[in-house]
Amino acid sequence: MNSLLKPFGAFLLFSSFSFSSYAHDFNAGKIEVNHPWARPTAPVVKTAAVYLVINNSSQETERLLSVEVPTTIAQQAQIHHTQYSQDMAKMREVRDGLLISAAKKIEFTPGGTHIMLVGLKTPLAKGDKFPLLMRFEHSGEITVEVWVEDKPSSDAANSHHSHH
Ligand SMILES: [Cu+2]
Repeated sequence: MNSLLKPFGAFLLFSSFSFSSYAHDFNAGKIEVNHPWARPTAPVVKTAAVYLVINNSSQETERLLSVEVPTTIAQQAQIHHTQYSQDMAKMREVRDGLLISAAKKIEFTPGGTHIMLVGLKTPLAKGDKFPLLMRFEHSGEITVEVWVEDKPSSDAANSHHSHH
């Protein structure tokens, strides 16, 4: 809990600086996180998925170690892979961290890799925003702001292509 206070405090400071900006990108050193978003959830649903793009422009492999959201949002956040066998989609937690190769990006998408919020405390409503703390092996911690929306805005589509 203590470890949460500092990064989320920093996040509040950061977000007040970015209100005027259209971009919804966050970075720490050579790691950039583009447009984190989640779909609105129905009241009975206790899980939600967060999608984003991680861009590693460094010359070394980076690893996303863990993710965290405030306990007012959900009990836990996990990194999930989706695996398909026959017609079944199975989600599997990534426990050893998610590797992002040098000069590569990873897109978290519906039906693919995603961040799972488990034990959702309150339904996610369109227009909501909440912080997500991401811990990287080399780049340290980045707190990003997740936007709740039906689908990523064109801003997201653009940022996938306009960043090197
Ligand atoms: Cu999942």
